[in-house]
Amino acid sequence: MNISVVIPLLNEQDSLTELHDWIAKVMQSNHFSYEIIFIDDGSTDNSWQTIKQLSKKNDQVKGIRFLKNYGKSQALHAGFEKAKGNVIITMDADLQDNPDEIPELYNMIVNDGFDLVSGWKKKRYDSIISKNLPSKLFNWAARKTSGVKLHDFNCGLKAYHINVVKNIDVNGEMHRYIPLLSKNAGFTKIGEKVVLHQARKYGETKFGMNRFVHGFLDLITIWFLSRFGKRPMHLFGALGVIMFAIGFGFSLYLGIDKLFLNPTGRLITQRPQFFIALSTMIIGTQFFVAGFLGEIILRNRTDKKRYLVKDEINLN
Ligand SMILES: Nc1nc2c(ncn2[C@@H]2O[C@H](COP(=O)(O)OP(=O)(O)O)[C@@H](O)[C@H]2O)c(=O)[nH]1
Ligand SMILES: [Mg+2]
Repeated sequence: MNISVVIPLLNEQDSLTELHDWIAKVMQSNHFSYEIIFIDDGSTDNSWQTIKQLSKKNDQVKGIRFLKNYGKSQALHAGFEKAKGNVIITMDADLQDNPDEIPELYNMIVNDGFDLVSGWKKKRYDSIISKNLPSKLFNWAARKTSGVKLHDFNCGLKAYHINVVKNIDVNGEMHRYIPLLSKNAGFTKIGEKVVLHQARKYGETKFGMNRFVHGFLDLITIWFLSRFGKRPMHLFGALGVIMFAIGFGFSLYLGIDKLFLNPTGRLITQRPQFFIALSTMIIGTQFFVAGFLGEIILRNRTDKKRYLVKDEINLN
């Protein structure tokens, strides 16, 4: 199969049929073999009924319905797990992403050898204050921290080589950083393509301002995990040793000073060095313990499923 289109959605009943027809038209006119996997993440409107109807018309349509809302990352994870195409395309369900971009994205993966191509909504039809400006800031920070030179990390429209999606673990709210996850997994040929963006036709946006707070926190997490996730002791152990050494140095100085150099001087507890020694030694020990706990947790990790599927269409 050439292409799997993976579409995570939440309450998008009005746009699904139009989106499906458009994708199907693009696929047919380019003679692609394809599947469309809709992941309904606990919608409370008629999205699932609509997907069911679509699947009766077209057996390339597949669906996964989550028991409740688990977030976009889990939906992508579920879609990636089932996808069978050589190229996986993800797109938003709200018709803001343009299916006409699919052939070119496919081409970049298959012929130009990219592992991942991210869409770039260069001209964006969303509110300036709540979306465009914060998003510029966010992307700048993400670029700086991750070293991945993309203008638009969070664009829903992306194309992947199948090896990428089968080997990355999208969890939490990490869908914003898939390019970085991919880079960390060793898929470093990451490209960008300017894509057409449309204003939202139906429904309303599901991501408000708090996405940026979550986004920045996740960025710190992912930076940390990619550097020290597999070896926490290297960070915490080093910090612990440094702190402890500073504290120990001060204690030694205080002890020698009190015993041999200046026995009649101020009481040790009245000297600032004492408090520095005390606090750095305690903090150092705690860093050390944190490192140890990190290593133990790492060795006990089991890969548990993070979501429950309520229903499936056309998937085995
Ligand atoms: N699976 C899943 N998809 C979601 C969730 N929230 C939004 N989406 C989908 O993600 C896409 C982008 O969401 P949207 O609200 O349009 O964000 P915006 O385009 O950045 O304003 C749409 O297809 C939504 O249906 C969610 O909690 N879970
Ligand atoms: Mg949108």
